[in-house]
Amino acid sequence: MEDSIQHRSGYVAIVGKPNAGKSTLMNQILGTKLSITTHKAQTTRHQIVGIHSDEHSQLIFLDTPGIINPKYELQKAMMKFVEKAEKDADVILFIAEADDTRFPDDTFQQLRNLKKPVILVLNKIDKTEQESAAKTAEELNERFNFSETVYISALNNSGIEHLLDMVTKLVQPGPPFYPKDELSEHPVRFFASELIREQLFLQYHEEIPYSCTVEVIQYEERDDLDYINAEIIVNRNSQKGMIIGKGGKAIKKLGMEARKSIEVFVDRKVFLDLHVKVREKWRENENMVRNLGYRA
Ligand SMILES: Nc1nc2c(ncn2[C@@H]2O[C@H](COP(=O)(O)OP(=O)(O)OP(=O)(O)O)[C@@H](O)[C@H]2O)c(=O)[nH]1
Ligand SMILES: [Mg+2]
Repeated sequence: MEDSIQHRSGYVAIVGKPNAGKSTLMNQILGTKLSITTHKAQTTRHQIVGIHSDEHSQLIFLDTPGIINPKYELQKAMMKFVEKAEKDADVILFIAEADDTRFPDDTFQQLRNLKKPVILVLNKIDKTEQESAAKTAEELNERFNFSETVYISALNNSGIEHLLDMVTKLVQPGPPFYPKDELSEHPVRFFASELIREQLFLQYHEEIPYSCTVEVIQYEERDDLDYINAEIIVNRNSQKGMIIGKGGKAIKKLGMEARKSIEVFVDRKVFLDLHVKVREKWRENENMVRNLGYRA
């Protein structure tokens, strides 16, 4: 193992409030859209694994749902993914909007309990005054002993190289955990369901995106295309009609946009067969939440 001494590898959890830019950061690091991102809070519901490898290092990033006070079973399951990522991580990236200082004390208590290096990543500096970002850094560093503070724009890819260098120095020397060409560990059907869910967030309003989940029933790689049969699961009967829309117009648009983004992801033609199913109060039911794939 003499020649692997220089190689470093480790797990890096990306945590923070909803909408802080966690998934945008992971996608930017990987140079590909692995984790869905929208302008709405609570887009990410799972722990999404993204693997960044180069010659001398392998960093396994764990994107997580935004930290909230859970109110129903789905949100409790989401917070379990955050806990698991923090537990698995060697280094934590605490990502905050660069002008945001509104954090409850228990946020920092939780970070303290982890006893791991935590980097403060102040994001969205493209739309924050430098002075205000510096003030945020000062305030947050008074409340928690961060190992480092970095300023980035995940959207504009600024400050990311510096952040990667810093993280690489904090992980241990060791061989890679995954083959170097691997980007993630989720099956392609998971990404398909996420890309459909992304469209639910982009095209529907208020409670709808938060009431739905997506299950891929069948994923078949055929000679000419990938055939996908998926169900959108709603929380209440009245939501079914809203998803479908007048004359099926809304679901048709959803299906078309989701198909296009899945085609980009798999780089081949896709046939997407979409249906809507009602499972009364699935979000509030622990068993249903688990059975629909939200299991840490
Ligand atoms: N201006 C600006 N917008 C950003 C930046 N990074 C992310 N955003 C935007 O912020 C919104 C939320 O980004 P996400 O990456 O989905 O945030 P998240 O932290 O993963 O959110 P949840 O999954 O809901 O917890 C999106 O509209 C992004 O385009 C940035 O550096 N600058
Ligand atoms: Mg996210």
